[in-house]
Amino acid sequence: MATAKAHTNIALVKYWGKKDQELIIPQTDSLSLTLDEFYTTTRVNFDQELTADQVMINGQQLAGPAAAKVTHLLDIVRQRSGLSARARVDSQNHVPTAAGLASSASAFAALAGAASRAAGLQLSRRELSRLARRGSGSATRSIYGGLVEWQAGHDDQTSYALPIMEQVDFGIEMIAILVDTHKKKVSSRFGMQQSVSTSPYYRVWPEVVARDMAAVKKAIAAQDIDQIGAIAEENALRMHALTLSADPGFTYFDSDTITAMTIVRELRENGVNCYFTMDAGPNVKVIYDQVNRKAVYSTLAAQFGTDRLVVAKPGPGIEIWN
Ligand code: 2P0
Repeated sequence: MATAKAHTNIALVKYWGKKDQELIIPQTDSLSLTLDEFYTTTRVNFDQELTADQVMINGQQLAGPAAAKVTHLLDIVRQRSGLSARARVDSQNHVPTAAGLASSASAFAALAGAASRAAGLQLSRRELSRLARRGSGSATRSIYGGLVEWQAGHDDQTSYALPIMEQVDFGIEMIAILVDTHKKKVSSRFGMQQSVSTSPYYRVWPEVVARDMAAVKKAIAAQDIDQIGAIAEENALRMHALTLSADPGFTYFDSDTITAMTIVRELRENGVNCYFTMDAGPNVKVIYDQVNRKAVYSTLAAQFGTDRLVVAKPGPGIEIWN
């Protein structure tokens, strides 16, 4: 039996598209910030008595395709460790309910950590990152704290994350605006595949990412939050252009998403520097220097209310214990 705690991450340069669907090898590199506020704690117990894996999330038994994804990762661990026992998986997701924030990143990172330790494997961080990747692409990055790069690589051995800066203390912060409307959404797995195979703009995406990766690393080295935010905002818009330009086109935005984007632009026009980014859902994350927290928070609260805002700081990497 072992337990692991992993935090979620928000990409500043997005992962959007796979080269290999089975191994989850991405088309491009990506770069993210791990957050302190959102995390998953998972306990795994391999038990000879079980006839099937049992997965509980926040006290609810998981079934269907979501449970199959967990078993898929457990199968990889079983194969590697020579274990045949089924597992009891008990997971607590500390992500605001219905937030629609990426919980698969923290979930599969924590699962990889707990399952591998419970099976008696002693994996390095790099090996853990590769294992987490088999569950969900964004989980590759959640092994590390702070600013993290996922190097696309070209196969299972070469596709893993690396820490760029694990202790991030130069003031970068995010506010997550929870604007989820419970609309049935297009899964990222399906959505990114639609973009790869049908958007005529996809062919320039690797060039966009290569440029943004180089620029954001320079901005991180210079601890230039405005530059980091500006790159992240533009990269997010260009990622979302790949959904709008797919065939059939789709979008993760709803009207509140557009409202939040407008407020961020207005704040900037009024001299309060902040920047937005969005993932495979309608929520908006606002990036800013903590010196601007009050101004950003109060303006967003006036529109969305404080119960829909969560302030998140840079968070730590995975912890695993027996
Ligand atoms: C990211 N997203 O870089 C991008 C930006 C959403 C938008 O990674 O198919 O759940 O499991 O690899 O990791 C969300 O997609 O997809 C994601 P799979 P995942 O954070």
